[in-house]
Amino acid sequence: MAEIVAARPFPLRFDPATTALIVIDMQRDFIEPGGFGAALGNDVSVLAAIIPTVAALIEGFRAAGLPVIHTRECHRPDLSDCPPAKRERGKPSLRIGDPGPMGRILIAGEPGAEIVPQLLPAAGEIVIDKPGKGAFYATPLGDHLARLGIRTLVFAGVTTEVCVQTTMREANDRGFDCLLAEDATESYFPEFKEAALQMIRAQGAIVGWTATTAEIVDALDD
Ligand code: C5J
Repeated sequence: MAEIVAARPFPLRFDPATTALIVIDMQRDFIEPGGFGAALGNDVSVLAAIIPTVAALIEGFRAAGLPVIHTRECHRPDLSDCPPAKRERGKPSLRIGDPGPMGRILIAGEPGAEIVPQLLPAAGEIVIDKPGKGAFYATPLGDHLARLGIRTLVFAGVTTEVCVQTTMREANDRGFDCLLAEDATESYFPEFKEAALQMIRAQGAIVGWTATTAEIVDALDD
């Protein structure tokens, strides 16, 4: 067993042999200028800043021989898996499916839907394309985790209070112990990130734990 004594709100003991990393939506459409995040009026440089930390966390899992799973929020080219309510909500300068500087916004196979080049999946790593905010909804993620015998999930990626938190809540309801890498996740809104971290840890880890990337990688090394 491994332990992160400094995890919040209290120490987390876990078996590395049944632990996987899920990296949520580190896609060009959320992180680079010209994508969906920018079309919604956000400063995407805030998200780009965590790329080196996410890379360090991924490397820690790869070095320990543990699974790294990547997700991408994207839709079929015919938008058959994109509810009109999702596409029509708000007033982005570009909607899902519209042509933009990195191809059609959030469409599978387009350059913008790809993971940023610094964090590309290694050969054999699972990549989950998801039409929703949560990575379990309408995807084979649960089947992969069952096949791998995973019990503990470590989370990184963007955005903290949207796709990361939604997926953590889905995982928590399915019986996984969930740990969020505090410095390997980010929001366009710093106050939302802080609130999400607090919500996750509150009431005796009601959704899960948080710890730093260094604390997590150290525990894997031990
Ligand atoms: C959003 C995400 N924020 N990956 N997607 O729309 O969090």
